[in-house]
Amino acid sequence: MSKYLIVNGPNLNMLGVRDPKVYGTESLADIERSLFKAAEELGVSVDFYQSNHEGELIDRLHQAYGAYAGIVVNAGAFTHYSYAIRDALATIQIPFVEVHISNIHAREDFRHHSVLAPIAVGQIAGLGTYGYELALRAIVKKTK
Ligand code: CA2
Repeated sequence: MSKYLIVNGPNLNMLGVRDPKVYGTESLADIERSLFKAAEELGVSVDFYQSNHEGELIDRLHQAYGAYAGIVVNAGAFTHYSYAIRDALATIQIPFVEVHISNIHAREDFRHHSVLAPIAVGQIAGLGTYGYELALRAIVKKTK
């Protein structure tokens, strides 16, 4: 069975705890439950990982090398400036979809740019937590 990795970066562990106007009311555990269901339906398996630390995210991506068919990544604020996470994603050569809960293009200027987007299969932003399911469906369709 093809395996997919769902990676979440800094502060996303706080989903559902604060800022419901921007990020909605669902927790990360709620998102994981929805993705687990979608994965069952799609006939694939999913693993989840969240860290607030850049190096830990990079280590997890390195471990993914050769083990996953695709990745869904919300790198949080690292999206906008982490060349190290971009290099890790480029190195492991696993196709990935970038997801953002909020519409990063409608927010502060610094959020408009993603250093990951040029090497992503695609980007989903602004569709709320449903974006994760769309991203999983898209990467599975591309790679399964
Ligand atoms: O819209 C997204 O998914 C973001 O990746 C979320 C990041 C932000 O830095 C990006 O620009 C866009 C921040 C995640 C913060 O999550 C929180 C959730 C609840 C309460 C506080 C923070």
